[in-house]
Parts: sequence; C-alpha cells; structure tokens
Amino acid sequence: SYDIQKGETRTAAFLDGVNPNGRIPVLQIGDDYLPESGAACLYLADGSPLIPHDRFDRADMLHWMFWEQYNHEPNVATLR
Ligand SMILES: N[C@@H](CCC(=O)N[C@@H](CS)C(=O)NCC(=O)O)C(=O)O
Repeated sequence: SYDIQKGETRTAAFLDGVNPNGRIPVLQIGDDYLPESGAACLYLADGSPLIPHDRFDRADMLHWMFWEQYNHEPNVATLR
C-alpha cells in the first residue's frame, strides 16, 4: 500500500515503475500495473454477470463509469 499523505505515489520509483500519473488505485496483475479504478473494475468484472451482455446495458454501465470519473471523482472523491 502507498500513503498519499506522505507523497508515496510521487516518488521516482512509483512514477517510473507503477503509475506515471502518480495516483492510486493501481491494480497489480503479476508484473503488470493497471492504473485507473474504472480499468481495474473492468478487468476484475470481465466475464462475470457484472458486465451486461445487452448492448445498451453495457453502454449504460460505461455511462455511469464515465459520469463517475468526470463529475463525482474530481469534485468529491479527491477533494481534500
Ligand atoms: N481517475 C483516477 C483517480 C485516482 C486518484 O485521483 N487518486 C487519488 C486518491 S483518491 C490519489 O492517488 N491522490 C494522490 C496524489 O494525487 O498525489 C481513478 O479513478 O483511479
């Protein structure tokens, strides 16, 4: 884990090796690192019933994921 209050996601090691964007969460999959919470959700839910088969429902899932990133996350989730 990384303590963002101590700047642990802004070290050269983190920026070079984990996420050049300097932010968490980052999902580690073996030797690979996957930044962005939406990408992690998609990776973990892929192939499960959480991803709708229906074309519209799948796009509607993305509608809420994009809404979360554009409206909720910058205004509420990262506010400090
Ligand atoms: N769009 C990214 C946002 C990630 C983000 O903003 N993470 C914040 C914590 S909630 C962070 O790592 N802040 C540390 C910093 O900016 O130094 C996601 O959804 O994963």
